[in-house]
Amino acid sequence: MKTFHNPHHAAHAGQQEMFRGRMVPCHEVPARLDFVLAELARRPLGPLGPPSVEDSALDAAIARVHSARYLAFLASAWDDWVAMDPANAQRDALPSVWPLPSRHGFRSDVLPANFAARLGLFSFDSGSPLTAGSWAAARGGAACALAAAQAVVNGERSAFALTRPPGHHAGPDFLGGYCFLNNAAIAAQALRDAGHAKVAVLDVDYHHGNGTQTIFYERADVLTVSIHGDPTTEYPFFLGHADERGAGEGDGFNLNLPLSRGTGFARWRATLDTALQAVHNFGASALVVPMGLDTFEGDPISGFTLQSADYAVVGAALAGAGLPAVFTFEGGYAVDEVGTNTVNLLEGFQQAT
Ligand code: Q9C
Ligand code: ZN
Repeated sequence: MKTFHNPHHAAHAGQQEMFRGRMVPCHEVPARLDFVLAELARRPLGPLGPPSVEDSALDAAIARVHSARYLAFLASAWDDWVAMDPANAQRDALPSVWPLPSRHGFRSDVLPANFAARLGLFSFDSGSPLTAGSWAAARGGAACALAAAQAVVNGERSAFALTRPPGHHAGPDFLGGYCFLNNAAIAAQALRDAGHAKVAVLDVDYHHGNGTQTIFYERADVLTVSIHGDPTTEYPFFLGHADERGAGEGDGFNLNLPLSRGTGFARWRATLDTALQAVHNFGASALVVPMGLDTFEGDPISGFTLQSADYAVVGAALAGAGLPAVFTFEGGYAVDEVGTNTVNLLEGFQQAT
């Protein structure tokens, strides 16, 4: 398995996130990726290096899933934040005001001149700090996703986009859930554009992949499946219910498999079979796996109870789909174990292939 790692990831380093009325240290920290790199050094899966993709190809691939207005916002966000107040250079940018959906009368068609308002327009939570290096890091991550898709197009059985910030909560024109660019969606679209007629996305992060679902919701060429904590009680709360099946041409091409907080591996594993059956019925020729390790029992912000050894079983089950696969690194906040759990899953996939 080829691994593409993002050399710019550490440029994105938030200080604090808003949680229930106070600021707490960020869970999504650079050390997460370092632990995965360290474990890959101990248990190599194949070649590892930075992505090599042309700037113009990268811009085009990102623009296939994100709006021009959102991308222009992201590209100048840090400079605009500091321009509001030079002292902002020492602070992360976090939103504090949002437009509710348009049925409440708020407008999102007029781009606010005020940056704090613009940040609210393009985000859905106050837990995803935007820092001086966020755009460079997110772009570097998208490059990993694109390179991984290209590797699979060129005949690799699998490839791993090892990057942060994660991506699966980012939608066509919004950030949130620690995510800015949707790496899994960029990979899935790149696979489509390179000739894979049907691509399946199987999201195994603890949190519902709301961004990916929204990006592909009205499309029949990309099946989106997600196994996650029930949004009735779990983040991102406002999407991820079982009755969301897709819309228009995409009706029937989204499958949500929410599970109660506290769910253990037996139940989770059986649910993975349901997900894999849907992927099989769809007839995809390539698979994208947004890989969150926050289903782990020791995860500080999540509620499933998977054990480290379980991830090897997950990897082997995913290999059973018999499809070329791109893995994108998503959540997983038990930092000391995230390397072990990641490599257990990928090694399980590789050994079963
Ligand atoms: N105090 C991903 O796993 N809410 N994002 C956390 C914790 C946000 C998770 C609250 C969770 C976002 C990629
Ligand atoms: Zn997550």
